[in-house]
Amino acid sequence: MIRTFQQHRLRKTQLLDGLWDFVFDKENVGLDQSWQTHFPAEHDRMPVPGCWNNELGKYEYEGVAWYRTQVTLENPTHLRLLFHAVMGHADVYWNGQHLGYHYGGFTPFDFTLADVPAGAHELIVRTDSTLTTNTLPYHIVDWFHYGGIIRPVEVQHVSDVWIENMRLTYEMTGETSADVRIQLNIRSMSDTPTEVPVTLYRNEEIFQNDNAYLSAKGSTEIVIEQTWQDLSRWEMDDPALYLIRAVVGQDDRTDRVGFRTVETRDKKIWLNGKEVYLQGVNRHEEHPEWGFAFPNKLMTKELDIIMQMGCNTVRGSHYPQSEYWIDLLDENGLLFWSEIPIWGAAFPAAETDDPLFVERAQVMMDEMIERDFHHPCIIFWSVHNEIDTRSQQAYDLSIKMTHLVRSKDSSRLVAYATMHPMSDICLGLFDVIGINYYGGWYFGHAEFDEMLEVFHKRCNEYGAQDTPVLMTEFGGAGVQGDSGWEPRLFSEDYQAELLSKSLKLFRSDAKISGTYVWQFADTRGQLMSHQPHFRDRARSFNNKGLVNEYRKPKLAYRVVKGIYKNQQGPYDWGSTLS
Ligand code: ADA
Repeated sequence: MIRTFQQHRLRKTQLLDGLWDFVFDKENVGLDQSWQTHFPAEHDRMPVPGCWNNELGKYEYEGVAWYRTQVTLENPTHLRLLFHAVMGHADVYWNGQHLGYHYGGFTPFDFTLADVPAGAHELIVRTDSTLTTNTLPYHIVDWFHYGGIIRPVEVQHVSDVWIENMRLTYEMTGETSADVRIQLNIRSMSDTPTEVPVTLYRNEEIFQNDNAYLSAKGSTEIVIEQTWQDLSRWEMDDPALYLIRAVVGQDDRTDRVGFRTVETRDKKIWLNGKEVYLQGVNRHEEHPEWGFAFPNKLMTKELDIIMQMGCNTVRGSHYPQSEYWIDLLDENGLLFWSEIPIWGAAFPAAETDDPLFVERAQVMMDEMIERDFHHPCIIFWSVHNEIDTRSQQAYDLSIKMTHLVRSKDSSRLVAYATMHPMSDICLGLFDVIGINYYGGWYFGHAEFDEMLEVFHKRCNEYGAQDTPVLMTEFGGAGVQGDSGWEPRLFSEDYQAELLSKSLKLFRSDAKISGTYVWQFADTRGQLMSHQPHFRDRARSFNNKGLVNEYRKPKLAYRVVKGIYKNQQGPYDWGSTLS
């Protein structure tokens, strides 16, 4: 399942999950040797979805790889080929013909094919996971950037007239009423002009009947505006959701929405007019056995663990996460921070204005908003993490990115995470500021107070005196199982004590509206035998997880849970760190 609910009842869909033929192209000769028409006879097989780095002997490989499968059709049909996510560069070939290229990693792309004959068809994908100075992320990055077709590939059989897109926007006009606008984009593959009935349902009840007229191979847009009454709002403790279904001729599409408002006032975040204090964790969608191809079953378990510790929010660090995961958050009333993989700690300012990089960032942002627009749980679109926000280049990039986000979606807050809280020049550009600061870890002890004092003053100078501030990252490493009598670096004890002390400080600062602990689970680091970076990461992992990579709790999990749930007890550490 891609979503937790069924998106199509009439449109026939099929997932191409399974073992695909697979071959590395280490010398990058595949294009010259036309592998798109002559796939190498000697090849391996690889699960799709999956990441090749999780398979034996392929642990470190970054580069080009080719995949092949067959699609067999009983009858001639029109097809929509939907790739939910392929890492890096992807070129898609259908029976040897190049359908197109996509750059990205975590967002979907698709191709439509008219009048495909019955029989067997060959689908080949050339992927390239190589990171460079203008990829997202930058080539030096603190997580392992797996390669492969990481999310499902879907074949949809579409009828002559089909729904290309559906978008619902609304303005709350009262506690339970909203002005709603639904836009349907409909496309025809037929050689003759067509008229089809259009019916719209809200939770199975019809709210609009219409007709669409399409010229031969034409497309049309239908816009419906209505005032809806008696709506239940999407509240964190009672997240009401509405299924919106369009049926157009033989085709259908269902999406899901929730009604709520989000705003900022007096340095606070308000949901449906009520102030919320955020208690969260940073989550990579990564696991040692599956890489980025994170199974749905584990998501439900992970969410249980996160909810049991008293979280009301998750930061999707550092890339668009699975739709299934975001659906679960919608259903459980947790707020989500969603971002694209601009990870800057090692990203020089001079390279953040490379036009190709900027274009890729804009496309990815655009694709993320397009895909996830309807999720009520998402309240932040975050545009970058830890770039050099002391520089003019970062300032210019922030202007471009905030402008893009606001032009596409004015209903959410535009955010970023800074690692330069005492010298950042971008503070005034955002609706919400996130601070990443590793006092007690990279900087020794007790530096938070001083940092926050300078930071709050700078917010006043930069016109951000009313902007909510979140601690988006803080913490330290604790290797699971390493505990003793003293809180030593890398021990579970040190990590727990550092988090306890930091959380207490942040929670007593009225100018801070919430915290995201770095991080939920230990994650594989970008350690490569031939590269110098991140060699200080014990076990090849970023060990700052509250749970280890197999989701087993560390002491820090229990300590943070105690604080988030306001429980006093054995895990309520007094501060012994100086
Ligand atoms: C950064 C970064 C994280 C992680 C963290 C750490 O702030 O945003 O991705 O690398 O530091 O563990 O150092």
